[in-house]
Amino acid sequence: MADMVQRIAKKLYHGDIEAVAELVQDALDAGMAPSEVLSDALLAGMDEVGRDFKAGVLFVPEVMFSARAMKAGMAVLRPLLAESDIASAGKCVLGTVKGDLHDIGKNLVTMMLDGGGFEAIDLGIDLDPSTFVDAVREHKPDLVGMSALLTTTMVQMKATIEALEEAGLRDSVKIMIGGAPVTAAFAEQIGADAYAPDAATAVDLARELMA
Ligand code: B12
Repeated sequence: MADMVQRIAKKLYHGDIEAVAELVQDALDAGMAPSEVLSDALLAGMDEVGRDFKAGVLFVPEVMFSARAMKAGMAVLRPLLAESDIASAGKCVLGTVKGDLHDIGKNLVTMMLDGGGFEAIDLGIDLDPSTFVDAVREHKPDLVGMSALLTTTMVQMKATIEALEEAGLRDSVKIMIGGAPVTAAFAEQIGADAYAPDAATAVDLARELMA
């Protein structure tokens, strides 16, 4: 079993989508519990991807392939995990703020959160503050993630937080923000709960915010 776990984690690291799906099925057929496959093989593999991304060993395209491989493995596990009622790490709605069309970083954060065991709901790009408000009402998430890549759209993060405050929803969620021009100081200034500089840190941060 240990060998199987390592093989899955390795294929995941290398972004081999088909192999991960097949090996996850093999592990289940061999009698491994879905929760074990998830934690020991997939999440462990994804943690390594996160560490190496932070360290500059892996880059965006590689991480995207790993995240897709993670998704493929999760697709095999999901029905079984639902049966065994394994709690998700938390629910997060994410999107790029109004006026901003950049979504590569936001997609990466969504995929990494997904890979980290969160239920990550991608709301899209160019989102009006009211769209975040509606999504919080509809999905009742634990976390809200906002992305901005332009200095001109960063202000929309503040507008979104204000809209959540006006709707009486601000205290029901933790808010994390990111994007190239965003800083921890800016997060504090606009009343967000946290800032992460990259997708791997975003997952660590989301876990901290859930604790
Ligand atoms: C690709 C790109 C585009 C693409 C976007 C394609 C897409 N689907 O996203 C296109 C061509 C459409 C584009 C358009 C424009 N762009 Co542009 N673009 C870029 C570029 C080259 C890369 C951005 C990127 O994807 N980086 C890779 C990802 C992985 O990194 P990231 O986004 O920073 O995300 C990471 C972290 O920031 C963090 N993160 C991101 N989001 C979140 C969210 C949360 C919650 C958390 C916790 C973390 C987090 O984690 C991510 C993963 O590690 C940047 C330059 C740069 N180096 O940043 C310019 C850049 C952002 N663009 C710029 C500009 C000016 C524009 C345009 C205005 C150009 C024009 N004149 O039309 C338009 C604006 C369109 C609009 N309204 O949004 C400027 C912004 C300048 C500024 N200070 O405001 C930049 C910096 C280029 C430059 N040096 O001038 N762009």
